Amino acid sequence: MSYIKIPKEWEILETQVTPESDYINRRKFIKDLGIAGAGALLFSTSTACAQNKGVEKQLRPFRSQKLAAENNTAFTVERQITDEIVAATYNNYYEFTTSKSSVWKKVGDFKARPWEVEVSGLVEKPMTIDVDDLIKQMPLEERIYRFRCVEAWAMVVPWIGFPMKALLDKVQPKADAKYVRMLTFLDPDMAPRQNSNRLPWPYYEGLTLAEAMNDLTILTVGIYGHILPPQHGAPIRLIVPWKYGFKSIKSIVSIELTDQKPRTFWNTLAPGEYDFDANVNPNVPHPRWSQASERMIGTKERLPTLMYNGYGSSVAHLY
Ligand SMILES: Nc1nc2c(c(=O)[nH]1)N[C@H]1C(S)=C(S)[C@@H](COP(=O)(O)O)O[C@H]1N2
Ligand SMILES: [Mo]
Repeated sequence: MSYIKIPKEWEILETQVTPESDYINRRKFIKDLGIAGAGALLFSTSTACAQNKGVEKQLRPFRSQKLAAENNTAFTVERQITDEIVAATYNNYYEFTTSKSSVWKKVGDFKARPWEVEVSGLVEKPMTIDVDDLIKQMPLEERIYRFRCVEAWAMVVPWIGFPMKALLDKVQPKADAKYVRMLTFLDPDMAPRQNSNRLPWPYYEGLTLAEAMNDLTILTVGIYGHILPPQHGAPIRLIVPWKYGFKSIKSIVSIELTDQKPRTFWNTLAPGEYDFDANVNPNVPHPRWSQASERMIGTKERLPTLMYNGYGSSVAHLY
């Protein structure tokens, strides 16, 4: 009999939420090294510098691949855009690690090109297409969106992508198509945690067809003016800004139209915690924490959570 409580995989989600725990861990780390006082301060500043240099280097090949896309001024956010380095070093991507601050260090073996996306199921014109051919055919634009993780952290980022509707119109959904099911890649050689079957890989998500056709729903191929780096879900990922972040599935290989409500990764793991809709709602607490406010990454400001993450005028009619 063991007295050590081993957290379930999904419980890690919450424990990494608080900035306080980061702070305590760093203090403990410095203490363990036997450095104190002014030395500790110097040490932590230079660690931050070294980390910045490291991520700048990791991002360089992606930053140099600019994407031409006009900003769509219909989507403005009255909050400051999150710093690019902050967003690139605070990610959820469980295929690589559960530590948000380490994802960017673990994606070195990930290859986002060549990459094919299959669009299948209840459509008149199924297709499999190379992601760069798809990008050439789609109307790319930049949209600044709020982004809210179920763990109560938030950011504001400039995505580059195209409405999912533009792709669905191309394949022509059949009359009986009611849902869209999406899958992430499966390749344990590129994503170390896929070697374990403790989680039901590959990651899978779903939307109703009406949600997928909503103008806010975009398939994203870039961020901050350039192609997506791996930690943000290269080469193509979903963004549904009125829903908690786990709906926004990364590195998509398959989009399938169905007449059955698809199962979803997090709902399968913890049905009492993560529902299919996952609409941002300040009045419905997560079973283990409140959703009334959110913490902006980077600045650590606490702000009130907005109903539908501030996008109610576009989506409230769906529910
Ligand atoms: N395939 C896959 N997609 C995923 C995840 C994941 O672990 N695997 N995490 C989700 C969660 S919980 C969040 S909050 C967002 C994080 O996106 P970001 O790292 O670009 O901020 O991606 C979502 N998409
Ligand atoms: Mo999340």
